[in-house]
Amino acid sequence: RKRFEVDRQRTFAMIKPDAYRNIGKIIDAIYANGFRISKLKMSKFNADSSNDFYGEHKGKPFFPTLQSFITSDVVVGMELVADNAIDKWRQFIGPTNTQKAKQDAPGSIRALFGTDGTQNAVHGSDSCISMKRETGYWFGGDAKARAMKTTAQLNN
Ligand code: RTP
Ligand code: MG
Repeated sequence: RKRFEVDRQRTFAMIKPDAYRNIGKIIDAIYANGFRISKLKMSKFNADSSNDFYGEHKGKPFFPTLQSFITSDVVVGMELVADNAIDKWRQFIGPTNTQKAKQDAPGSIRALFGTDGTQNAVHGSDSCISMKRETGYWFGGDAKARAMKTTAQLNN
């Protein structure tokens, strides 16, 4: 296919609290695998904003564990651009569970930088609708997202 016919797409990616210290390696891997970073912002979830961002999982048995993990330290949200970015990024990060990622996708980001079933290094939008919601939440005008800590406040 000609270059201009390819489906250039955006996705929302996030480096989670267990992996932000590996931000350099993860960003190297992002560029080495054909993604570009169009936006990037470090922040920190609180109970309120994590309820909003992970609202689809409220009530599930793993939600309390997910919430305490995701609010435990800073995260780095990114808008990535690539051909078929949404599927490409999900493929690249590997299965949700880090142990499964190590078995089935040993070169994946979760295999390399994840910890367990909850602490799995990175997030990726699972659809175009999720991408728009998550990118809008992280970078856009949502009042609760605006109230989240900015980088300058993170260590205070
Ligand atoms: P993500 O949304 O973070 O990209 O992950 P995902 O689509 O692969 O998985 P999802 O089902 O959306 O779950 C969101 C996050 O919740 C935590 N989780 N823990 N212990 C468990 O059984 C369990 N299941 C999910 C993980 O942090 C997962 O990424
Ligand atoms: Mg998900």
